[in-house]
Amino acid sequence: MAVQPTRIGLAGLAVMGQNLALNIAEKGFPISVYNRTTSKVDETVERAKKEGNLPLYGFHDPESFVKSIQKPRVIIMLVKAGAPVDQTIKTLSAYLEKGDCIVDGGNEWYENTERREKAVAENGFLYLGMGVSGGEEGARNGPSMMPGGSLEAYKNIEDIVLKVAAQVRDSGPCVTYIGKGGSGNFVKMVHNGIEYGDMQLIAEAYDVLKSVGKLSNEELHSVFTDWNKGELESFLIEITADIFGIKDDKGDGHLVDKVLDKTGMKGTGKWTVQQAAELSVPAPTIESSLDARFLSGLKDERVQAAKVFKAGGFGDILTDQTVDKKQLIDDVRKALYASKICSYAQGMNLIRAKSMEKGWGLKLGELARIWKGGCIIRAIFLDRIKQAYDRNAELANLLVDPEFAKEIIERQSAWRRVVCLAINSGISTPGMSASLAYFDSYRRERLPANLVQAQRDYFGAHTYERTDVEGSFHTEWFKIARQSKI
Ligand code: 2AM
Repeated sequence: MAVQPTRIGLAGLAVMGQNLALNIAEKGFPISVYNRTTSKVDETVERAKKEGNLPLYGFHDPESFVKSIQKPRVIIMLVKAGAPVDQTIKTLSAYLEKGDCIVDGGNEWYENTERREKAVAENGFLYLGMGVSGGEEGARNGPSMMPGGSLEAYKNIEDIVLKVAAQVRDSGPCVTYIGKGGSGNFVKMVHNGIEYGDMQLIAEAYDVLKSVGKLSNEELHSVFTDWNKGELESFLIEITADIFGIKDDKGDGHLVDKVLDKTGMKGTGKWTVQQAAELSVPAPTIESSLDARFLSGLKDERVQAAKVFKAGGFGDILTDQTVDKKQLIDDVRKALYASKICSYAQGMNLIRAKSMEKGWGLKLGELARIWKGGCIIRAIFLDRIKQAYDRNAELANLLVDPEFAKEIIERQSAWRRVVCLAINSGISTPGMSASLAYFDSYRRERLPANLVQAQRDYFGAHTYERTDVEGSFHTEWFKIARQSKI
């Protein structure tokens, strides 16, 4: 029990909640903690003792928890998204007072945050939806945080989040006030969509190197370790290198080869793709990464399909050609980097489209800055994105930033070689191929869309515009075509 009121409260003590609470306490902010299942409260208090007698105080009932916090109170919730958040708000609201702030730190659908912000405002409470990225480790040692909603509520926790967030040299703490309403949750959602893309692109690089290049796990370990020293330096490349170095403790070989090839998901990637479709923003790399997860889930069907095609003479890999390993590794690195630029361009443009629709006024460069540390997509590359938006905040697409354009041009031959090699080998690279198609479509002045529009006008009288004359036109294509044949 705290003698003095604590500075902040946190409700929901699964590992993320525990770790964030310990992080806050460690930064010198006395914190009250509460969880529906009280054993987790005791567990957290124990950890606070062990991890350095941190100023963390546990409560078994919501009333004494709320009352232990200084006014205006700030309570971060880290409970499962959806109904548990509503239940927790209800439980806490009974004891909150006007001016108190509720902060949802979960991966919540942004519209739920907007609904709740309005609902709690009726009682005079302030609300923030704050995406937190970095996993369990990030929560404990410095996550990237994306708070959106009430600016007044943000001001009440600003001193805390600035210290608790990951700190990046030369660019500051990985947190900023994102914007109004559900913008914090939306930005976190797209962050996760970009994360899906990054992971898929890395998996494809792995597949090409392993299946076509015949690289061993030891070689993959050293390639990824090497890549992590250059333009691809990032958390995901770093952990990938680690994964290739880990032996199976239940048998021979490496653990990665024993992991079932089925990827799980919790929904933020799907939401990102749904939003891209809603807003008519092309996001093929992110979409392909979601589809790749769906296809991975069809394991039993894939096993059967492999049998059917094997019986028809298809091997797993379609070519036996030997490749120059060194050249392949270099090409794949370049293909991965160029594909990644396209994926981030899609994510950023999705955020901008939503920001315009909602009037959020989001600053894309600032988002790149707060993703530089703490979060799962943290990467040296994000600094280049920030610089691109610093050069031109209105940049239509990252691809046309002069620096990125130059980087893509330098890598495009390698990128095409990798995609061709993969296609000819029967190795799917949906993310790299989608990125390349995105680039090739975006950079072309004229696409075959004229034909699609002509077809639409032919069968549905949807009209078309012309390249040479203003206006809307319709042609009796059928009549003309058939008449001319008679
Ligand atoms: P629990 O330990 O009591 O299950 C992640 O599951 C976190 O969300 C846990 O802290 C869990 O509490 C909490 N949680 C899940 N459903 C909840 C609910 N309906 N009400 C309050 N907390 C809930």
